[in-house]
Amino acid sequence: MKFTKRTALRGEITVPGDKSISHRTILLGSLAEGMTEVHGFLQGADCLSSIACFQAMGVTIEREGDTVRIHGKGLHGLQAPTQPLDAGNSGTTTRLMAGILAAQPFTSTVTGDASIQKRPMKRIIIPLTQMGANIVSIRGNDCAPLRIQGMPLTGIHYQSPVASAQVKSAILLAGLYADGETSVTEPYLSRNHTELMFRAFGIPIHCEGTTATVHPTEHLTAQQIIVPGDISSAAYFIVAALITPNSCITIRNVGINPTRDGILEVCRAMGADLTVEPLRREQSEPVADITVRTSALKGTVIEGSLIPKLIDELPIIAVLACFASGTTIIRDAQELKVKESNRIDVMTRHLTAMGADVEATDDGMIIHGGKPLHGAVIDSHLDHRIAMSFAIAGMNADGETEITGAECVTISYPDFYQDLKRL
Ligand code: SPQ
Repeated sequence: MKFTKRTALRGEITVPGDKSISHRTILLGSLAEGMTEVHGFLQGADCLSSIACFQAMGVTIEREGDTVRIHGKGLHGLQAPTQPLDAGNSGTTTRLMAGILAAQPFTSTVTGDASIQKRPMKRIIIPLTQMGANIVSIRGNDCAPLRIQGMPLTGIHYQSPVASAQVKSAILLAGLYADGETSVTEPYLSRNHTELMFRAFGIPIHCEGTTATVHPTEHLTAQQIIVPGDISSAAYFIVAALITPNSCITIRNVGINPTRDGILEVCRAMGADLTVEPLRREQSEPVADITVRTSALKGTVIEGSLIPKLIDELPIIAVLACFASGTTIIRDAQELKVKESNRIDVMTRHLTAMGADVEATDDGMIIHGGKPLHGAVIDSHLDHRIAMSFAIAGMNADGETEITGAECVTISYPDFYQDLKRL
């Protein structure tokens, strides 16, 4: 797919439903009793993988556009799958589902695509094993495929070495089946959608600081859920409006959960002209309309507790920093190396190929902004966030930018290019 310079992006857009929340509706809806109805479900490939995995365990899930109906089987109603469960490209499906599978009265295998088979699973194998789970990385490399033999689980307190919502959620989901209290403490608070949705489904959960504590329960009550727009998808339009001359974009119905809104904080620190109009709450998830106008930006420092609040936005924030005056430093973000691609390496190499002044560090990037970008051939590495970030960079570069593997945006935003074109 090819991109050339654009000006004056104008109009309104509604981005698709939040990926993290959509996944969790399938997991909890499957374990609930009765029918959970979800509106605004993200029809991206990752969330469809979650649906397929739970269908393979006997859950009836119907989909009509972005409405999904999950006929829950109760906490103890999943059936043994007859084939390996295929999580596709989705780290969230793999890790969260492992927490549930660890407690089932059957053995299952979880696998995924080439990218999933390289992503680290030791981070969930360690705590789930401490709870009594029997999980084996079949190739012995601590990655998927994983063979999971369900076991009776014991509650633990786990001090997580990483701020990861996937690690935290895998443990909390396993905790639903444990013989006592299970808690997780993380170095910084990661996204808390699991905790909020546990509460909505009637699961006893207590959160204090960076610790979440769950008590085993017998019943989950089916819910009606409206999924807010994904701020990680909105991020591309926020940055596009900020750096494309003479632009003004309103993004409607965006989830602005405080554990996810780091990009707004960064934009404000960089001097962005950005208005956030709060609308309402959906199952405790706050929602807003966001209006963004072209702005003169300055560099900033992004580090520490802010990192988990914008981890998936760092590729597009790196693009943003190229258009700011001065230096932007991103540190404490070593987690970027174990996403769908090594996002520190891929962003640094490709932005450099476009003429930017970017240096990779062990835990982030140093970006000296203000150098004009020119077109280049960009390999997405089949990483949706890389493809979308370079689409925005290409629209603000001289000459032509070609993105190979551009179709991988189907993972989280199937209509991304059509929506961008409309603006
Ligand atoms: O699901 P997957 O593949 O891990 O997706 C990514 C993404 O860019 O969409 C990460 F590559 O998002 C993760 C996110 O980085 C989704 C997620 C969640 O829903 O719990 C949590 C974050 O990962 P982590 O490892 O910090 O828990």
